[in-house]
Amino acid sequence: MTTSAPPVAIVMGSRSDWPTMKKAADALDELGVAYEAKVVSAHRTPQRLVEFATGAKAAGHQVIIAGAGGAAHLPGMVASMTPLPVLGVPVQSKALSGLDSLLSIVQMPGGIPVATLAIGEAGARNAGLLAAQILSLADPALASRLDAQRAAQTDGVAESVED
Ligand code: RP5
Repeated sequence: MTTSAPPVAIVMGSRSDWPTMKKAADALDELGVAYEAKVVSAHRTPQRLVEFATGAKAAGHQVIIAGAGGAAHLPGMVASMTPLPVLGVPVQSKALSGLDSLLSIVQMPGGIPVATLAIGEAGARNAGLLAAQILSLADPALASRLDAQRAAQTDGVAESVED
């Protein structure tokens, strides 16, 4: 029997990142996109990182969302070991409010791209949406669900400033 991993992998440096990264999972749930989520730390579980990143494409993943905080090496390290697109989410840190995470993730040297989202929950939600948009290029039904979600979002924005 052959098994294929879900199209999206959500990895994060710590369980403490999950309340933030769950927003990516929620966005994927809304759109009916399958994913798996797990802790893969660049610092605390380096061998797990190597095994995940080098095997992600063969396993069947198509897009990777990687979130980390502080000295956030995870997205860049994952990107260095896979041809799959990596979406980086800077988790808000206690010491520097996520500016450290953002700069760690966004300032990749030329040659190894990481698509970096906003700090915190908004970035995580957008990572889920962006992963779905990437997959929708080859999935017309998913593209239709994304269109419907956008239309509903637009319809939900009242023009008036008062009730
Ligand atoms: C990073 O260190 C994680 O991504 C997390 O954002 C941060 C703090 O981790 P914990 O000390 O809460 O496990 O590796």
